[in-house]
Amino acid sequence: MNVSEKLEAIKNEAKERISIIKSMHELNDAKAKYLGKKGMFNDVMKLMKDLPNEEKPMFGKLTNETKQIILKYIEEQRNLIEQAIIQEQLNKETIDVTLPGKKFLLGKKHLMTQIVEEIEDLFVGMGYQIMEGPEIETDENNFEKLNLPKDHPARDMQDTFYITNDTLLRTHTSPVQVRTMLEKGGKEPIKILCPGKVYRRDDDDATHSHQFMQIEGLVVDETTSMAELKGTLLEMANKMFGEGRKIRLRPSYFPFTEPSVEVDISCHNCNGKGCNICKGTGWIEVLGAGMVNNNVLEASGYDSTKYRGFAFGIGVERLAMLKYGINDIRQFYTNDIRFNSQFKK
Ligand code: FA5
Repeated sequence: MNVSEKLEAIKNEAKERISIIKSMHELNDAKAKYLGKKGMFNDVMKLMKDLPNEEKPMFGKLTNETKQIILKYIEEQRNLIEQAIIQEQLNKETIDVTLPGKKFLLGKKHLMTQIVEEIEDLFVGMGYQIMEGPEIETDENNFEKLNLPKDHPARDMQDTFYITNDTLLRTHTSPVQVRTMLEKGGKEPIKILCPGKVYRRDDDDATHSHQFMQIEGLVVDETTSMAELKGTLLEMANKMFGEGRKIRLRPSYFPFTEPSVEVDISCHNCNGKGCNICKGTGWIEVLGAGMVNNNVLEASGYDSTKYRGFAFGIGVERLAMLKYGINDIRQFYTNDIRFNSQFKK
């Protein structure tokens, strides 16, 4: 085989071998095998010294051309391998646009917050001012100034968490009435709404919690009347449970009001006909209320011959339970997102 036949054979073999290479690593090996210092080309170059001088330029040109052709095969194959790598990467990273997206949950107000704000808006619209008081109270504000001296049997109506002999976790929002009356010094009329947490040593069950929310209302001025109390509560019933609600006042007893009443609203579910929500009576009990007892007015500096007042105390969870047909008060505190997300505003 002469030199040019040899070069032709190397070129053909390189073309065939290189065209089936699949990795960069093999391609580098092939480059070393054909064009490297100890490669096949080097062997051919060694033949040059035995050639007659006039054939040497021709041989040089031919080897260079062949070398360039093999380099071209290598580069072409390198491009093919690079493209294959990119393609493989793209296939791996393909996004399936038909897959359902990730759901981001948006936070929102808890049902209790919604109801409290709804009631606040309603009463602010009627000229009430929102007031708050501390959850740790004195026995004096929580009981004594509300006509419940120590050892009064009616203290049993509100089983209490005492901190010391004289301090406790407030059992109702009524002490905010006392604080406000004391602050006004018996001189100014009062129209306030007081939402807040209260605590009682009640056993937790479907309708009782040891911690719950109340909203207290208090109006004190010279002309306040039971009729005004009734009109105010009727307005609330219609706004909270829909137009056409009726209310019913039943005689009751609270030491801080005289007369005292329990207030029922005609059932929004059956329109007063009787159903499981109102336990067949057509009425739902929602709050306690009454005309502020003269002893309470006097204890906080208001002249009971001049001033009169009415007050009411709403159990917020119970109101929400009635409005939304919730059958267990503990649902409000479990933080179960399935429960909470049902009440979108
Ligand atoms: C009072 O707390 C009075 N301070 C309300 C009041 C204010 C009357 C002003 C007159 C004038 P009572 O103990 O009934 O009253 O509680 C009021 C409401 O709180 C109840 O109607 C009920 O809806 C709710 N409630 C009472 N105990 C619990 C409890 N353990 N868990 C959840 N809600 C309760």
